[in-house]
Amino acid sequence: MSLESLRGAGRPLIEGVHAREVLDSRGNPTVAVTVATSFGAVEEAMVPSGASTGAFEAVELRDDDGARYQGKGVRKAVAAVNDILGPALEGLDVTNQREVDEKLIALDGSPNKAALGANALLGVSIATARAAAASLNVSLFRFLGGPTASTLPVPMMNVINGGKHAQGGLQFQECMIVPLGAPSVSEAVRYGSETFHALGRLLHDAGQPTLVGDEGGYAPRLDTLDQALQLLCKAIEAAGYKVGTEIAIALDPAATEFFQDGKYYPGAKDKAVTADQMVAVYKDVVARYPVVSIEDGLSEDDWDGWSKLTAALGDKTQIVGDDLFVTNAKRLQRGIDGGIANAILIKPNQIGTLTETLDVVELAHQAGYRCVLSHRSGETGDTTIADLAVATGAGQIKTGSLSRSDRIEKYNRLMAIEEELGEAARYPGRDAFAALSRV
Ligand code: 2PG
Ligand code: MG
Repeated sequence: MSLESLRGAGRPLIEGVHAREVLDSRGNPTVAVTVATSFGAVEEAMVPSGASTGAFEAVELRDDDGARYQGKGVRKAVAAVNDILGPALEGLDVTNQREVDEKLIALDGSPNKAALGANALLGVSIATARAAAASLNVSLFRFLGGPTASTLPVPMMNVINGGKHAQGGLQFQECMIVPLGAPSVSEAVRYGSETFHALGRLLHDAGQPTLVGDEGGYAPRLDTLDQALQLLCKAIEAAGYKVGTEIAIALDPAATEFFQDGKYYPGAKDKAVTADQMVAVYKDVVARYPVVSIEDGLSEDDWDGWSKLTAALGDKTQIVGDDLFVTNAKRLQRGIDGGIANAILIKPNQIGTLTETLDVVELAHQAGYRCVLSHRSGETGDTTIADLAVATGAGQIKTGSLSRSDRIEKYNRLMAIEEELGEAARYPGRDAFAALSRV
């Protein structure tokens, strides 16, 4: 017997892979993949989907068949798994994630996963990891993160939804609360839930609608960011918490969505604003409110603007690249080389495989950039990002508001991980934002 086959002996092998079309939290089709192993594990993964999608993301394959789901069906991606990807993986060691993912990337063969679809590849990639963990009878965070993985993430909770995620009128996509003064992740969830409900009462009393947007946060009729921030501060206080020290604020303006022909339109449609003026807005906001993180403050290819924003605020507050970096090592490297931003949003479906996602986290950490694991606005009950946040020790997660199961499942999973870790569990609190003077 060769050394290679000796090593392989006794390992769980991939026995079968099956994909099907399911629906996400917006009622749009998405890909679900099941992987079965020779150890009897049968595990499923479901792929999320964005609305404010970055131009440089890996391609989500849709059918474009107007007769079904307004063209949004994913039968092509499902067929890619069932006919091409799945059969090629049979017999592989399910615990060898890198080998599996490299095979997926090679079978797709395109630079941006446009051939078979990042949704097809990611479904297989994540189902593989889940099946590997189940085969070994360990939790997913433990399988991916090893024995030292014990840091729970500080959540950024999106309680006011705007932009493409809601119809309230606010252009800024996400106004989030950050319970960095909580002693544990379960207490952070309680702080967040209580503040979310306090905000609901404030809105109700002001005659505002209390309907929620795509990520389970309220979608009030607001014109300015200032109004949203004042509401957040009031809600934090009404819930009995100290603004800034116990619960801080994070923003994701998703500025690519209101950028056109070199100008920004954060307010009224006819009022164009330059990148410099946007930076001035953020400086003002950071001076007046406890804003510890700003994601996509500028557009996805406005590298000059990003450089100015980082120079102006990078020592005070976290500057996160989402559409800018799209979980892509090449784009992140450009940012690192240029000293642009100081953190990256990590969305596995922006790049398409788990291994590439973990490699980007590694690259970010080596360069001293913080990582924020993130959901998409279109989600499912899949809780993998909660385990990924703990496995990578990222210290931060963004997974929506305190309502709707597609968001809550991730919080529930984090609390379960905290319980499983017991004494070893660590909640970083303010340390997740260490070295930033605004924290
Ligand atoms: C974002 C995400 C998630 P979407 O911009 O950060 O909140 O939104 O999934 O629509 O891109
Ligand atoms: Mg974003």
